[in-house]
Amino acid sequence: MKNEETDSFEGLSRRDFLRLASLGSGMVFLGGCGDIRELWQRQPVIAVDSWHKGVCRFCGTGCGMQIGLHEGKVVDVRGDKYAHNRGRLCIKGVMNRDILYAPDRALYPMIRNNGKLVTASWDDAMSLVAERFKDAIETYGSDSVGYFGSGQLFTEESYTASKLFKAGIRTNNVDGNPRLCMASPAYAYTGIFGLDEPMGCYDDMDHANCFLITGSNTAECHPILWERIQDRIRSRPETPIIVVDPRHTRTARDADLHLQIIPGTDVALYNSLMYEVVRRGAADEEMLAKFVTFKQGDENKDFEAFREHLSNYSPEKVAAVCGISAESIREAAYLFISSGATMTIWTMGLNQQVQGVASNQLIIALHLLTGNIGRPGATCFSLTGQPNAGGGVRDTGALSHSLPNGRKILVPEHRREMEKLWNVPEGTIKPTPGYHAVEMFKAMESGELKCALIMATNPGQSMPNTTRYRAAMEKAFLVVADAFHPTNTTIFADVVLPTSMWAEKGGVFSNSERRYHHVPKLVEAPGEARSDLNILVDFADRLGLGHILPARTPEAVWEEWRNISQYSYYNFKGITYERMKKERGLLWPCPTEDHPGTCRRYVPGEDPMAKGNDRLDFYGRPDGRAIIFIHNQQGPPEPPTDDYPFILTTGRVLEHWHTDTITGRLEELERVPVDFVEVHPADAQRLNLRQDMPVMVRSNRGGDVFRVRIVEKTREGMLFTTFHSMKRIINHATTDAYDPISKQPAYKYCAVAIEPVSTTKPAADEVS
Ligand SMILES: Nc1nc2c(c(=O)[nH]1)N[C@H]1C(S)=C(S)[C@@H](COP(=O)(O)OP(=O)(O)OC[C@H]3O[C@@H](n4cnc5c(=O)[nH]c(N)nc54)[C@H](O)[C@@H]3O)O[C@H]1N2
Ligand SMILES: Nc1nc2c(c(=O)[nH]1)N[C@H]1C(S)=C(S)[C@@H](COP(=O)(O)OP(=O)(O)OC[C@H]3O[C@@H](n4cnc5c(=O)[nH]c(N)nc54)[C@H](O)[C@@H]3O)O[C@H]1N2
Ligand code: SF4
Ligand SMILES: [Mo]
Repeated sequence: MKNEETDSFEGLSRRDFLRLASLGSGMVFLGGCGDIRELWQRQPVIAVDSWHKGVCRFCGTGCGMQIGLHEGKVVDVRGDKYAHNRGRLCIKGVMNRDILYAPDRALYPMIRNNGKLVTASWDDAMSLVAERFKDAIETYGSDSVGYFGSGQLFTEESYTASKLFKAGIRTNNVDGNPRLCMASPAYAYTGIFGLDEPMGCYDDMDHANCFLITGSNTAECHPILWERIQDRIRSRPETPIIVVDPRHTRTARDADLHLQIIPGTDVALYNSLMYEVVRRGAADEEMLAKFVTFKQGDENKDFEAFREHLSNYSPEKVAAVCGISAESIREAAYLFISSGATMTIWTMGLNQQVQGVASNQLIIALHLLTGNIGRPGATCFSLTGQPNAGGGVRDTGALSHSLPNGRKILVPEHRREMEKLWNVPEGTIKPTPGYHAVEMFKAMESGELKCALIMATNPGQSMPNTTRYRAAMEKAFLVVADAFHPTNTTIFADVVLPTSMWAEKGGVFSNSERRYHHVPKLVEAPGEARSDLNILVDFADRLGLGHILPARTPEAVWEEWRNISQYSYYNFKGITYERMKKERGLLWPCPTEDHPGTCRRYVPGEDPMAKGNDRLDFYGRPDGRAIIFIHNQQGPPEPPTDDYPFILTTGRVLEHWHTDTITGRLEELERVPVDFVEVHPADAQRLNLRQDMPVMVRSNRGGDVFRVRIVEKTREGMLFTTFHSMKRIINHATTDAYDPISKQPAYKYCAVAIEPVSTTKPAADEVS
């Protein structure tokens, strides 16, 4: 049963809306869609003085756009038809036009005085920040301070922050929201190939003969990639789409086969698909002989041991574990194997689980086993969420365990190499990893972390188990750099630093396909807002560490960074600002200025790092072979109980971005509700829940009030809501349990109760 009333947007069915929303923006505005035009075109564009090439600031698709200026303001954007997005933009992309002028931009620094945030000068604010950090470092050591950053900063900014903290302040307490997002694939790729980041690219979507989309609501979260997949279906209608998701999402609705599994059972499912591959004799013998080895944990295994392990995962056995039919597992395996070129796409449904690394590694194993790798259309491709989660944070090593270009804190040679490249004395970089995200907030709670600089992220709303970590944030000296105020984090700050954003500062993003592309600085920031890079440089100077940061403009930092990359397999020395300003970005490796960039990694002849002339060269591994890891399905981290009988999963909708600090302030998007909880009709009937009724969704950690949306989307016994609402915070309920390898929290699974509340409770946590 589909509920048209709640599932619609201003008279348009949601399906129509989504379809319109992902058309090329040019097409959307041209004729035939009057309502939409009115809704979206708040300030009619009078005149555009000049158009400039840029990139959307929202998701990891990284759509190219033209940005129109009039009298020093952004007044229009349109899809760049020469970029990979073929001129298309989704609704959020179109809204780039308005984001700089949304209400509540942070304009002046603020310092907490007698409990209240009051306006201060930059000099006072930065002096206070430097003084408090210095005091903590002198009294308690450099590990008493930390940095919590974001995949939404430019590469130059994340690189600078990580360098300042690791090589200047000398602490590895550098982490950020990519830990909540991309840590599981980063560990999975690194474990298997010795290097992070996918080997394929968007072009593979034009060649795939079968798509396996798992744990990804691509139609809503990467809408323009979904359109590219649809282009493939339009040109080759027999191309099947298999979707694995416990919810019947917009993506699942258009699938040929939807495996609506019980959440958290992906490991069993992928083992079962591999069981079928082996049973049908469809394993790629050449791959097994030349390019693959087997391991379980640290222990070497062989194919026989792997086959033995798979014998526990017949479709008949796994059907019960996953709550789907054995037939559908066999069908999925058949479609995957027989296509000749299958592309798998995945995102948070896999990553945000306690077995996040395991399920990531098994998907990659399925591709290695069947040889679906390194050929057009045959690839395993994890999508990045934020506009710069890959380039800005994974490549620069702006995480607590890593260093630039795939180097690791724990490896002494890697530290030595970076100390040389950074021109700091040997032994400067500490030998042990710093706090990862959850640990960093626990360290605020215990009092070990005295001071934290938080940039371009809103953990007061986006961390799991937020009640606990908000209390923790109150204990530390918290400096929050954000483009908006209030947010659910700035309200806990001791100092708020107002920042410029996107086209007010300029810099480089990297999208899901390793494409580095440039956003120019086009307009001035409002009030006294400064770029995050300026803040970091000023902070370094005040700490007496200015010499660590000789590069002080985005272009100078990029120069330093591309030069450093040449000593690694991530080599993108050939990607200059000059080239990025002319071209629509470039995919690395790209070692020289005349190199066109690399579409498929590990393929000799295509990837300049790959040696020989064989089919593949996994050069990140000493023996040139990738590893198939053996993993077993474990029980859920928090099984439902009598008191908490529902499984809660959380995620996103098309029109909203994360904690809604931006999209929640745009009139057009704010109308699309976010404070709903999806309940299966059978559960609603059993519990006597009615449409729109306020209910408390609560785990043993906490909860908040949401409005019931009865819709046949989740499985029975499951609830879904978003973490978008600034007022209704679902992360009070989510668990801070995390994957033991990647340390990525399990936002996609916790046990909750749902109960009617007589009136809508006043939002206790309302941003004020
Ligand atoms: N509109 C919009 N787009 C965005 C964002 C946004 O905020 N709004 N954010 C961006 C960011 S940072 C990210 S990380 C991406 C996230 O992109 P996605 O991962 O596509 O989005 P989510 O809604 O978080 O989760 C995806 C799906 O995982 C499913 N899922 C839950 N549990 C399981 C499970 O056990 N197994 C499987 N196979 N699936 C499961 C959920 O039902 C959900 O449909 O989106 C990016 N794009
Ligand atoms: N329940 C639940 N929770 C989740 C997830 C989930 O699926 N479910 N997903 C997780 C994932 S994948 C992610 S990526 C995180 C995202 O979580 P957050 O990173 O907390 O979310 P955002 O709202 O994107 O926060 C970005 C902040 O940066 C500000 N900002 C924008 N541009 C700039 C800039 O240029 N400079 C500065 N300094 N500030 C700027 C914005 O105003 C905003 O406050 O949430 C995680 N939390
Ligand atoms: S798909 Fe992502 S990058 Fe493209 S316009 Fe939409 S939000 Fe922006
Ligand atoms: Mo994310």
